[in-house]
Amino acid sequence: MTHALRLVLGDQLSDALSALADLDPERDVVLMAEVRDEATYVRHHKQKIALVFAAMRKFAARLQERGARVRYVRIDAPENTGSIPGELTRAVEALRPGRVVVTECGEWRLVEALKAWAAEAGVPVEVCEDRRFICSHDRFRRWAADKTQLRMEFFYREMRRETGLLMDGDEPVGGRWNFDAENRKKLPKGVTPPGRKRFPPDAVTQEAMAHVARLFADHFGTLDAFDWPTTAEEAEVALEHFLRDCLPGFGDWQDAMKDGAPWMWHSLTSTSINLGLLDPLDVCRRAEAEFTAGRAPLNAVEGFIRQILGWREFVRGAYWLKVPEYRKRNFLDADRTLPWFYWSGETDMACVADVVARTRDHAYAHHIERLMVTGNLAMLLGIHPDEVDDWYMVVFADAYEWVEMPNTRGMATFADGGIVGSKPYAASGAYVDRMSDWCAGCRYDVKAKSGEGACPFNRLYWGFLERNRRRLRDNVRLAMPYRTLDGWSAERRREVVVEAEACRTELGAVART
Ligand code: FAD
Ligand code: DLZ
Repeated sequence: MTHALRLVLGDQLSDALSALADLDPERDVVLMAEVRDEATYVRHHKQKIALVFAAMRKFAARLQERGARVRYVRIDAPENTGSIPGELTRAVEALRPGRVVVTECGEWRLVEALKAWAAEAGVPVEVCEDRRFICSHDRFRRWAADKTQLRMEFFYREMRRETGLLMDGDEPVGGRWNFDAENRKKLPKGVTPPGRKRFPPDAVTQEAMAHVARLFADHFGTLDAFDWPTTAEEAEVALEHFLRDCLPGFGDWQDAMKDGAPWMWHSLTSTSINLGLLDPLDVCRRAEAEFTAGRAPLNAVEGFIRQILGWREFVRGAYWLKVPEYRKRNFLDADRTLPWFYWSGETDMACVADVVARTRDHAYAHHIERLMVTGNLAMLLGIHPDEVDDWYMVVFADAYEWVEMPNTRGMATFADGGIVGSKPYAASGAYVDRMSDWCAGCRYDVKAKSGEGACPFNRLYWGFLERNRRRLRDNVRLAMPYRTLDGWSAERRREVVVEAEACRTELGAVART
């Protein structure tokens, strides 16, 4: 009889996974299953599915090489039930384990499905904490308990103190917690980004890609440029490349965007960290060591560590604190459909066309592109948060609801009403013009405020504020633009709403039926 059946999900590919902690290789069986439900609950980008399947197959082989017994169910196995609960049932029937051990799932949806399964399973189910995060659920809840507002910046300082990262005794190294003000530079002409470390698909990855091409042919995106690390060793090579060649410039160019340059100085670590191929605290310590050794400046290293120790841990904590109610939030009553060009890339807006092309070809866009191009546009257009969430979950290789949703419903569109961010990151075309080189070659005029040829961000911006006056007027961080609006005549304020409305219709953001 099998002693314990240990489930390892597609984003739990870590040697240190809690569900594998006391694995008895003689008597336990590890269950890994490629299932249709996980690939289609949203129609993930083809590269994301291929990445998960390839990484799962290689992780299973790694466990087997170390002597573990693995029951691996491939997507093309005729007996595959298509769901994680279905595969657990089949494995329990076949192996009769004394208990089932799982590490808690990353998404609320699957937690609920496994709870329902466990209630009927007829076998004890042990759920272990996911210790691959720096801040536990319990620690986050204790931090949040006495707060009227959750703010990343204060959470991040606690995490700095607790981990000792970039700390000099009780004080932050360099005398400041945050060097963001130095990290907002536009890329000057003639400066070339370092490029991506490439991992051309080996035979295992090619086979996974072939399965995806055949079984998920109608999903968004292309597979041709697949280059993701699929093992811990490859992820380590990619991290080394980042630390050596990109981290020194990460701070300066963190917010910069450039036509035809998707990677800039970004780390491309989110897919590997989210899958479990890299450990987030280790990544932070490795970045800190670059600063200590004098190979990377403080603004870069602090900026990078804040993304992981601060934002990544904060959004995870906020998600689990607020879910499931969070999934329904629509603070701005956004009610429009997502324009088709979010999928096709067929728009004259040069920035949006390039970002959509990146997501199609690489399942990647960097943070500011997600926030200030596609996210800002979706918010200004008033796209319903369900449609925005669906798009972000589909198009990125690193998308998991616990990290995607607080970024989308919170940071990018303010649909959560201020849980994750303190204000909507609404911006006119001036922002994209300042931080990129797209506007010079765009059909739309970024200097024009209204009319068919004007940049849509400009046409939408003031109308968005006026339309949402009741909900946003008291936000102190929006006091300045509202003071400007208040200084305008009633007629001019009406005009900006009419202008924005015309733009929404022209771009295809129409009322949902
Ligand atoms: P880098 O810029 O090199 O940053 C380093 C690491 O910091 C990232 O790998 C990531 O682990 C972490 N990080 C940075 N910013 C954030 C953030 N805001 N929240 C959480 N972690 C962060 N990230 C995801 O992993 N999955 C998602 O589904 C996702 N959806 C997003 C949706 C929107 C609307 C926005 C604005 C951001 C989203 N992010 C998401 C956060 C961020 O954009 C990506 O983590 C980052 O672009 C990944 O690229 P990178 O590894 O090159 O990141
Ligand atoms: C993302 C994903 C995909 C595409 N496929 C699988 C799969 O076939 N089997 C599996 O165990 N996990 C998969 N995953 C990851 C899960 O969706 C992920 O574990 C949950 O969303 C919880 O974060």
